[in-house]
Amino acid sequence: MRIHQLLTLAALLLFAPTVWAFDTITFKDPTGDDKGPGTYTYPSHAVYEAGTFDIKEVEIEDKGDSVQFKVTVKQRIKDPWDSKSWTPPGQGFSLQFVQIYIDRDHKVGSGHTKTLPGINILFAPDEAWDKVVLISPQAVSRLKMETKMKAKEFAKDVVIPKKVRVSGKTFTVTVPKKDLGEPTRDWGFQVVMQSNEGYPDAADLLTRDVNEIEGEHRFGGGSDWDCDPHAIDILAGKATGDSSEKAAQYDALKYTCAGSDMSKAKLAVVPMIYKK
Ligand SMILES: [Ca+2]
Ligand SMILES: [Ca+2]
Ligand SMILES: [Ca+2]
Repeated sequence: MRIHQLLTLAALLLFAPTVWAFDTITFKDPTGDDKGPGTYTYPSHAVYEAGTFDIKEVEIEDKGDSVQFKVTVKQRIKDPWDSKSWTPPGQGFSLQFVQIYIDRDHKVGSGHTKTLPGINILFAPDEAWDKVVLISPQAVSRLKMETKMKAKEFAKDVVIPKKVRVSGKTFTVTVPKKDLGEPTRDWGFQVVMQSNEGYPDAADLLTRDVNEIEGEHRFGGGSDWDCDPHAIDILAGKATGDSSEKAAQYDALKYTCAGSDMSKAKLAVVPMIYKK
């Protein structure tokens, strides 16, 4: 290439308009807030080690034909229930179940305001989710079957990655863009940390209950009715990891129960996080 061609190329690169490519988006979350609306406690069995459900960081990266999601928690990811021995075999971890809700258009009437069964939270009408990516230790076939049985109205928008990679404290999944759409920096995200429950309540999609009093395999500090958010940790505020985001989370997860009268209960409405 001749020098003038080089200079032309350099000028082109310099003055090329800024494209809002998606590239990578990173959300951070403070530690010590793995207690839902501020009151939740872990199940009492020893496998639920401190920090297991504490989100620290979520990174979303454009990989060309696919999008990669990385979720990092405070405690090293373990497989105390030997998921590879399940029928069908699981993904190499046991305890967590992460749901990544995505709003692609920020428009009233587009998407779902209700979450998947067993989470008990809502999104605002203009932040309704359009896709949800599941990070679960369950086999893809079981996730598909449970979704079909229990979440039929959402099934076409539930994205189940083929494989979950586990390394240290980080989960990584990759999802083809054909299942998700072409990401832009206008997209909103919310990440809900739950626990994988292989023997869930009849209507719940593989989620662990939150009760008033914790049990060996039940979270505590909530309600025995389905009015409390079954979310142990979420993103909040600007998702920079600032400690003020703890209070923002507890506030977002506020709820009202009215005993068995679910018509009087007020589910928590959680925010999507938009990061331009
Ligand atoms: Ca956290
Ligand atoms: Ca939407
Ligand atoms: Ca949080």
